[in-house]
Amino acid sequence: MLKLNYQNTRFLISIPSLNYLPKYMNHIQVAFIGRSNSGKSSLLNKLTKQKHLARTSKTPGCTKLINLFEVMKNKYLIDLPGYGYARVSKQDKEHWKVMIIEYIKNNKNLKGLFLLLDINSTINDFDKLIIKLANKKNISLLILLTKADKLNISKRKMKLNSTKEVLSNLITNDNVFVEIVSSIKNIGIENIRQKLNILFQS
Ligand SMILES: Nc1nc2c(ncn2[C@@H]2O[C@H](COP(=O)(O)OP(=O)(O)O)[C@@H](O)[C@H]2O)c(=O)[nH]1
Ligand SMILES: [Mg+2]
Repeated sequence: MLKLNYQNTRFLISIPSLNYLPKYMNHIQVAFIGRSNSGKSSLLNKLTKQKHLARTSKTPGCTKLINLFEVMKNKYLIDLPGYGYARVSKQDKEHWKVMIIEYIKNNKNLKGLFLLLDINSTINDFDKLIIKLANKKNISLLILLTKADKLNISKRKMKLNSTKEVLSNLITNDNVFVEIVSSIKNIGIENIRQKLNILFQS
């Protein structure tokens, strides 16, 4: 099986909208998506064993650009801007949402979507929309319950099960997985690398 060295991942470029995706990126893409502050940058750094690949922030809403990374030739990670942060106008929020939906609908190179949800949050309507859409397009969807270190083991399990139950009412095929992760306590990180290996092999 393909085993990639994520440590070699390098930052390519930040773009303001998916219309600016470089033409050369017509190869396998895996995208990370989630509300701002869900732990996306921390997870990208952890996965790639690089402290500063993606910026991490204590201030929600700092990532307004789409960041593109190259794991190796023709294999890309995409860090989509966090949706739902408060300091942005309603119009801008809608713009991001439409853009994300269009990207999931129309990009045939998108092989995997990793949806990050803070383990203490609940799935909202936009999360559901993304889940349904990815499922319909048969894009491999991995739901990551982040910051698992904030809950004890039995509460983590409860959250995992309740999330799976919500999902069972949304999805029609089983190309959806749920994992518990913590970038701080290194929980579930190796599983995600393996999942990426599988996606990048396809
Ligand atoms: N307890 C805990 N906090 C985390 C974890 N990952 C990220 N955080 C914190 O959550 C905040 C937002 O993280 P960041 O990675 O910038 O989220 P992003 O906005 O989704 O990119 C920061 O204060 C991080 O230190 C984790 O695994 N556990
Ligand atoms: Mg970020």
